[in-house]
Amino acid sequence: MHTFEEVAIGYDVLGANRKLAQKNRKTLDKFGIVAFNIMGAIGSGKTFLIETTIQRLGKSFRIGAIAGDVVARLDASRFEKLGIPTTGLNTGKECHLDAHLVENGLLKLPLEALDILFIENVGNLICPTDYELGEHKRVVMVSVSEGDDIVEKHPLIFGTADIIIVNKIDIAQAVNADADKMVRDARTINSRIDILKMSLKTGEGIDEWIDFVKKSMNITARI
Ligand SMILES: Nc1nc2c(ncn2[C@@H]2O[C@H](COP(=O)(O)OP(=O)(O)O)[C@@H](O)[C@H]2O)c(=O)[nH]1
Ligand SMILES: [Mg+2]
Repeated sequence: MHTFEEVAIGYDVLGANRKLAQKNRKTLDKFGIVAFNIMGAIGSGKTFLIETTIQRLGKSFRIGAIAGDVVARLDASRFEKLGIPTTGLNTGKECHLDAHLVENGLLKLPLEALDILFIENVGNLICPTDYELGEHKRVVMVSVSEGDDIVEKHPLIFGTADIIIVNKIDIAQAVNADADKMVRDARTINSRIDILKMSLKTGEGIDEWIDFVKKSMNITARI
């Protein structure tokens, strides 16, 4: 005869992360920093997007960056080259940043000297979905070379986005991808947000992205 006993072995990892994310948000708010969590697959264009934004807005805003990577600090050094305060965070075997890592990253940045923080998450469309970092805006970037069914295959992360960017439209034809379908899929998942078609290479869509960043700062009048 079997007897059953309930043993609590679980730990609410996401709940603990959420609390730390709220703490990060308070820290950011105290210093008046607006933070963007940039998510998307490896190679979708996240680092290029941040570099382009630094080049466009670096004279009007004081920008800092946290670059999350499994190993090394290649992306961090790309931001450093542009002269902005940067922290590289290595996640090792983890495929996403979490609020605790970002809390440590914040400690290494001159927060009093920043208006904007770009956090480049680890490259994939699954793991970062549930992990809030304390960011104000969630940006999900996808490129046409990932295949035009990539959006419909990953509804969860696109559902959490404040803006979705479909990048590399300059090569859509070459990779046989329908960028408009990707936009429609994104719209079906998340109907009330900005969805931009972009080519960081040709410049298409960048003005709209810059407008989004400025709107998020709520101080467009300064520009
Ligand atoms: N053709 C084309 N290439 C792009 C575009 N955006 C990024 N890339 C290229 O895609 C590669 C990956 O970009 P990167 O920003 O490092 O991607 P990340 O891994 O998401 O940070 C680089 O070789 C970029 O030059 C684009 O709009 N068009
Ligand atoms: Mg990168």
